[in-house]
Amino acid sequence: MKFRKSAALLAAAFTVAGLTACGSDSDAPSGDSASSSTGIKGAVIGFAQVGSESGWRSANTDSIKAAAAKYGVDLKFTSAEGDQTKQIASIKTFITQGVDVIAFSPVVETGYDAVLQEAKAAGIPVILTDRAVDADPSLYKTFIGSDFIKEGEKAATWAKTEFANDAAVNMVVLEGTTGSAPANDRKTGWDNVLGKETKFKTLASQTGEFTRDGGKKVMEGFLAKYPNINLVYAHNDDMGLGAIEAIEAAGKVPGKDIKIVTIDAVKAGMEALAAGKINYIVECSPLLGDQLFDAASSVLAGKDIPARIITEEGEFNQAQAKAALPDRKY
Ligand code: GZL
Ligand code: ZN
Repeated sequence: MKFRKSAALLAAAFTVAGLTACGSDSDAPSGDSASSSTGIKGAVIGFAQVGSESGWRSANTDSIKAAAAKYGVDLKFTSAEGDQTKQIASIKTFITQGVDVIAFSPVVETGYDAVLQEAKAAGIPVILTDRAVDADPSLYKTFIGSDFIKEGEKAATWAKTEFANDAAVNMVVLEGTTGSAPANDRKTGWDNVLGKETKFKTLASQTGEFTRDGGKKVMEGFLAKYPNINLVYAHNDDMGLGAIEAIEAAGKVPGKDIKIVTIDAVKAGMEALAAGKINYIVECSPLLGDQLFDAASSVLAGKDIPARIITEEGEFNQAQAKAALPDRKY
């Protein structure tokens, strides 16, 4: 698919065809300037997703597929089920197929340099969404996603205030996928705020792989070993929800005996927050689809785009969750 070679010409042709064929630009997506979105109609975009480990990931996949339909692109979607080797194989297949743009959310931060070099050599632009890689930034056009360090700082800032009057806080951490940008950076952000606060004692820190079941199993182990846990810092809602199941099975009250702070703000997490079983959630928006195809439109039209596109997001206490729930999109 050498869409990108004659992008300008083709885009112009589509625009004329689009207007004469349907008499209006009714099939252009609402809200976007017709020129940029029509410019991408018919483009072949390869997207290599991390997997289906959490509610966040499902919402992210839904957002990408919905936006692909809206922009009229031919989306080739693969899921690596958490396996970096599978994800790299998908990207290599996209290169062989000669897609117009490759986009992916890296399972972990390292190990993509070679395949990114191959995409560059093939003249196929790459866009990163959701998670970053520790590779040469000239190998991809942009990274669209949250600032995970800031998310960790927001969670720790809440904890600092919440436990201001406590002399000691025994905490456990349910880490995200080992080596992934969100797991690395959410720890960094937390430590930026509380790393020197000696009253916060981390009794244990272990990965629950961002899954509900993983969070439950790891929390069961923590509860068996430590009778005096005051706080759980879970790198995503799904592991926090698993921790709630383990805490209740141990006869303790989540949100009261053991406070919980998580990151994502997916519906199930927000419902637990509104019910008082989680104490605070920092939002991490999965709705990256429109930003992805907007960036791809610009890339294919030969326009410059920012190297970093940060998604804006909020944070919620129990009252704010109750108020926000009716309007939540995911
Ligand atoms: C964050 C994303 C993380 C979510 C998890 O952008 O990469 O992966 O926080 C998901 O829920 O599994
Ligand atoms: Zn990093």
